[in-house]
Amino acid sequence: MSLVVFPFKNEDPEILVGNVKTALSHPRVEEVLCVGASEDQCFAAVAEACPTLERQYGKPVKVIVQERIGALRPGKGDGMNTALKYFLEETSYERLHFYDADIVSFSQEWISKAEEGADQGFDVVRHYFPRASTDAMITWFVTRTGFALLWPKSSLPWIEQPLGGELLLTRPVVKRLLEEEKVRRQSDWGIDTLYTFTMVKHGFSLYETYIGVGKLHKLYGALTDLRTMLVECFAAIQSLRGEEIPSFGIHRVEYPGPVSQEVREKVGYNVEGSLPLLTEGWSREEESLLEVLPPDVRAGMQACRSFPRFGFMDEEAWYATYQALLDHFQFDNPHWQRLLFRLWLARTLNYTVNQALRGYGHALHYLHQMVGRYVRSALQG
Ligand SMILES: Nc1nc2c(ncn2[C@@H]2O[C@H](COP(=O)(O)OP(=O)(O)O)[C@@H](O)[C@H]2O)c(=O)[nH]1
Ligand SMILES: [Mg+2]
Repeated sequence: MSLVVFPFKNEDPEILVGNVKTALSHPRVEEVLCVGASEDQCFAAVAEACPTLERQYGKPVKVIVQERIGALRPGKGDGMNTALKYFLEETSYERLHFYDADIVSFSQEWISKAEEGADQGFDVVRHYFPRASTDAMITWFVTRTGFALLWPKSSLPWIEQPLGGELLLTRPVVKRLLEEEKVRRQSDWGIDTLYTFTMVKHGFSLYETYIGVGKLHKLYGALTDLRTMLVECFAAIQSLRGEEIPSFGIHRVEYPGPVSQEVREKVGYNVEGSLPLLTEGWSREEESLLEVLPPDVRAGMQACRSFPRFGFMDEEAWYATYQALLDHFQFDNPHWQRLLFRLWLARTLNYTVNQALRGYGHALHYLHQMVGRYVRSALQG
């Protein structure tokens, strides 16, 4: 029997309550827990709905505020870790499901497919979805690239959506995650990276289930909204450098289905609006950081100060840049944070213009092949 958890922060309560009802009506689900970032409006609305839901479905429904467990920015990591603690200390269920609170395409099928994977004996089941060719730019250029460079022999680079918040964990996995000091510490957006890394590090078997309807959810306005997420996801990878993990763990991926025209045609971000972000607001301190980057990248970024440039940031340039970033990036330095964002933006624009522009099939094939090339380069290097 299973617990379903929705971490939330300022979400539309109607959508969240709808998702809670979907979960409660699933026969495998024994209880639903919502973990809020704070007692916001959404929290109040869900708290008010709980007693009625409990009566209607005859199952416990709770909403709690996340505990302060970690050491970084108090964010989604504290929310998810609070849920792990609750699961271990307050319940004896065998499985824990996480789903984002803002999903509008959520259905019982998501729960059933995860349960089926666990029924087959997998320790972890992760959901994956069709994504637009210009979505998931942090996943491709930060997380999967970093996994390929640092742990090329492991299954990490091959996990489709390593930052996905939709997953099922069996009880031994939850226990192991919460025992790790680094996991408890990661209170920010880096939590997904830490969970993914830790489950592979401890050799848990992994199944990725494909959800063809896709994850329709609240979207970011500007690319700058992604800055915090980008910086925290990169810092999470950097903090794991030097850790050893097993090669070739058990990892199976359900074959994907055809991708809808809507996803194939979707533009993931505002290209024109992001161009000024390459040129605006350079400080002396930020410029001086360019020194540790490869010469071509340094020259390209220097040119950006007067005009947006990104032609130089191809696959090889990004590989070399990423290695320099692993050595030199400082999480607590705002100049480094801004520079990391610009470098990643240059890579994202370069890919958009040179690969995504050629069509959906080409772009997705390119991204997967790119990971493969990075894995081979890392093994040779
Ligand atoms: N408990 C908790 N949940 C959070 C926090 N920040 C984000 N969330 C939730 O985490 C999920 C993913 O966040 P979202 O903003 O949708 O990220 P995206 O889907 O990657 O764009 C959503 O359900 C959010 O409401 C936080 O600080 N605490
Ligand atoms: Mg979302």
